[in-house]
Amino acid sequence: MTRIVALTGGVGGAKLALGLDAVLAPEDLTLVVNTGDDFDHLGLHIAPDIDTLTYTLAGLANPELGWGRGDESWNCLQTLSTLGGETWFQLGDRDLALHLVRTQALKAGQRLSEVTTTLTRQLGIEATVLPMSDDPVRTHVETNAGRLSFQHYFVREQCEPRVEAIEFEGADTARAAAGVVEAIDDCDGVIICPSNPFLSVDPMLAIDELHTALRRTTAPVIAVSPIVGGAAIKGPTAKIMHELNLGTMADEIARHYGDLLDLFVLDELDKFLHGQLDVPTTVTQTVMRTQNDKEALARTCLAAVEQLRA
Ligand code: FO1
Repeated sequence: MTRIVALTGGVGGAKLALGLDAVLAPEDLTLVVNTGDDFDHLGLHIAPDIDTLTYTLAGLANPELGWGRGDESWNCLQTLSTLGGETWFQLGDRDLALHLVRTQALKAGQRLSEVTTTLTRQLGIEATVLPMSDDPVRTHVETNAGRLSFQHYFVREQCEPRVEAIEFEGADTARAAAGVVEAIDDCDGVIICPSNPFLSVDPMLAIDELHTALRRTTAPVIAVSPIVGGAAIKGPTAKIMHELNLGTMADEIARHYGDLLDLFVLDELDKFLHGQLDVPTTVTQTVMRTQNDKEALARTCLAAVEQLRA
């Protein structure tokens, strides 16, 4: 049995997490999720990356969008707009129920990790899902249009503004959530899912004890490139890399993770980079369209971990 810790955020990461959930026993998979996207909206605590992962693992995710639920209606949102409420962030009626339960639990003093366990178990998810921290860490983006909170940048402004810097408010004092460091210390391998490194993974690495645990572990740490052929599968990764004066090819991602990695997984489209990077590489299909793709990539990552452990 190979105990795996996977770091994930956003839609791309959730796809590989689903593949790992399908091929691993629940007790062998711990998913650590980015909470830098979280924000208070309409009086509710919204945790988008936890919800994207939860809905994906529960088979409830909106297949086109990747976030929110598939079986959704929008009566509350439509009524909000007649009342002058904010509608730039699309909250469906069924999705709202989850935010209401979470917000009520947090207001009653529960930690985010506790209510996340309750909600994932309620939705039939057996793997362990942990927020990176129970303390508030909030991604902010310095742009040519000023300093924006993550969702204002990502959704309200649709990633248009030019990124100059990315900051994780609260990361310097945030503790890793209970169980995260232990899971990394005890695991046989760490997989950094193909999430946006700058927006979804860096917030986790900004938590010192989490980053230290990743550096300390003797388990192999591997990352799957979210960039294929110089473009992101989804989201603003390549655009941000360009705006940060980085190259937009997969090698920049390996460089970004630096000596954390024991292996970097490239897509076949980038096989010309194989063996050319400072970190060892392997080449496979990393673009996941079907459940089979997700499970095949998961198996490839597990085989790579096994090989590195040998
Ligand atoms: N992303 C959007 O681009 N537009 C939205 O209106 C939107 C609403 C939304 C509601 C709930 C939720 O869990 C996620 C939602 N997202 C939306 C995605 C969200 O912005 C995530 O932060 C991104 O997926 C990046 O991780």
